[in-house]
Amino acid sequence: MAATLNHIGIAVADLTGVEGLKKLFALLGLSSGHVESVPEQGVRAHFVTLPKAEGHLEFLEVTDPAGTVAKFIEKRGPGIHHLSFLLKKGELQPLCQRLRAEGYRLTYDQPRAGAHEMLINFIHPASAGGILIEIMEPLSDKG
Ligand code: CMX
Repeated sequence: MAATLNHIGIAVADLTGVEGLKKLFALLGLSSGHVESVPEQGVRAHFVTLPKAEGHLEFLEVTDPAGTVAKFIEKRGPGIHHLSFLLKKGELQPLCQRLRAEGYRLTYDQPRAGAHEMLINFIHPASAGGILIEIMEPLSDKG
């Protein structure tokens, strides 16, 4: 098993902040594409493609002021929020079990459906050097 970096999540307070970042990254030659609402996470995700890398940037626009990203911005201000790693289908559950057995703290007892038709869980920053790490696998066999 080897996880690949899928995206870097960046917490942004509102659409104005997102538009500002899109403008900045456009000046670096990076264009924004897909936008996806993820109400269960209290955000709208705006994706920016990185042409020479497999991963992308994900601007997390707060849509729920009581959500986890809103809380993060309140405490720490906007900025890099999480790293997300993609696994192959069938790898997430065994990895979660292994991580728990090794003493790592996961945010969900059971993986949940997330954006991009993925099954997701998170390694808590308290057991990951202060970094929130998302681990995910495709929900369907297509991924
Ligand atoms: N990166 C680094 N540290 C973070 C963090 C983050 N993203 N989020 C919280 N923390 C810090 C807190 O600031 C706090 O630090 P201090 O103890 O120094 O104050 C510490 O972690 C513990 O915080 P907590 O009170 O236990 O937990 P929170 O209520 O802040 O929630 C977490 C933290 C990880 C459990 C919660 O953010 C969570 O469930 N995250 C998973 C879901 C998520 O982040 N979704 C976002 C969108 C996903 C997507 O669609 O891509």
